[in-house]
Amino acid sequence: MKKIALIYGATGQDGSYLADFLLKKKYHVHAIKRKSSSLNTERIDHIYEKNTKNFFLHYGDITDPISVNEIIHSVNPDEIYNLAAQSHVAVSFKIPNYTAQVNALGALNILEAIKSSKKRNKIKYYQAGTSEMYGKVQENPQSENTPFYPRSPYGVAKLFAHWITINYREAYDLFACNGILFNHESPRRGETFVTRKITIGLCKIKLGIQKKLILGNLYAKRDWGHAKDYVEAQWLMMQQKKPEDFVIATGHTHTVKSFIIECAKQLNLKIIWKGKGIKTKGYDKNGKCIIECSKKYFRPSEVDFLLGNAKKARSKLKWKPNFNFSKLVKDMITNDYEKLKS
Ligand code: NAP
Ligand code: F7E
Repeated sequence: MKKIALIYGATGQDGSYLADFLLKKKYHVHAIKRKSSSLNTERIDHIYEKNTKNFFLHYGDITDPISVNEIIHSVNPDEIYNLAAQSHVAVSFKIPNYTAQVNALGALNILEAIKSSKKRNKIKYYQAGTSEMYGKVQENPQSENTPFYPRSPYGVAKLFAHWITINYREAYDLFACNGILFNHESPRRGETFVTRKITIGLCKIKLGIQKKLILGNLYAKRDWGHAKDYVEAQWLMMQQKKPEDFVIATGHTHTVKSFIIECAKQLNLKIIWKGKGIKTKGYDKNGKCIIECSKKYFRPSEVDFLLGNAKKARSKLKWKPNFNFSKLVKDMITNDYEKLKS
């Protein structure tokens, strides 16, 4: 019998890669999309066109418990991946209440629906946790045992989802696990996250269709991996006999500025740097300013440094990333450059 997976957040970066991955593993995949005034299925259109027999789309919203119950009880999935979120940290400061409803209470809505299902002891649940829960880091590198200290409404809401997942596992004996994933990117990354903003911006500058790239804090450090590697880890967690929580990270950290430098190198674009902090500027070979910083993109409280320790995943899940930093940049740059050129 084919396994049935239900993906909340299937129209997003990770959800779309996970759907690709599970279909290759011969799953029946049920994906949730939200009603929106413009099309939001671009990342899964290629799947929908090819897989009419094993890919099913449902309208839904994680904040609506009636719909969550109805979908889970009718689809009867073996595995539920909760990747749905208001996933932008900076935006979470502007819409904190909404962020909490989606990222915190949304997870509770799914767990409640599982608890009231006849199949409750058979359904496996994955919660998309985040390194943002470490926030003002209490230890380096960060592992499953590092204390949390979130620095944004996004991080705080995700911490609720993390603990409610553990609570339902312990209280009701559900198979419920948390992935604590560090930043992961790809050609499908949302265009307002820093990596994609940089790859698109620099490609446009190289092609002469944008003059300047304006960013925020260039000195924050992140442990960046590739989304394709990270969805495999999500699936591996769900294949374990016992539900456990795992950190997924590359174990390498880079500043935003290093990400720009690597992109520029791969585009053969010379950047001359001048100034420090918010006054940092990047100039092209003709002395024209092509990169500068604006306060507009700084956050009320920042996460300065993240570096993950994924030893547990390496040993128990036998997981390791295939993409290193420069391979990740190459995949993103190549894709954006080709798209923009044509
Ligand atoms: P993403 O591209 O922003 O995708 C988020 C998905 O959630 C989209 O499909 C979105 O639908 C959906 N969604 C938002 N609100 C919803 C709601 N109320 N009901 C149902 N669906 C809703 O995010 P991602 O990068 O793929 O990340 C996937 C998950 O991992 C998120 O939970 C994120 O917080 C978490 N995470 C991400 C990273 C990372 O570096 N990427 C790291 C750690 C954890 P629309 O397309 O309609 O907006
Ligand atoms: O910012 C700095 C910014 O928005 C990274 C989400 O997927 O990963 C992501 O959250 C860093 C921050 O990602 C700009 O201040 C500078 O220090 O790409 P980001 P994030 O906040 O780390 C975690 C793990 C998640 O869970 C989230 O869902 O880059 N930065 N200049 C900028 N950031 C943005 N967005 N835009 C700038 O112009």
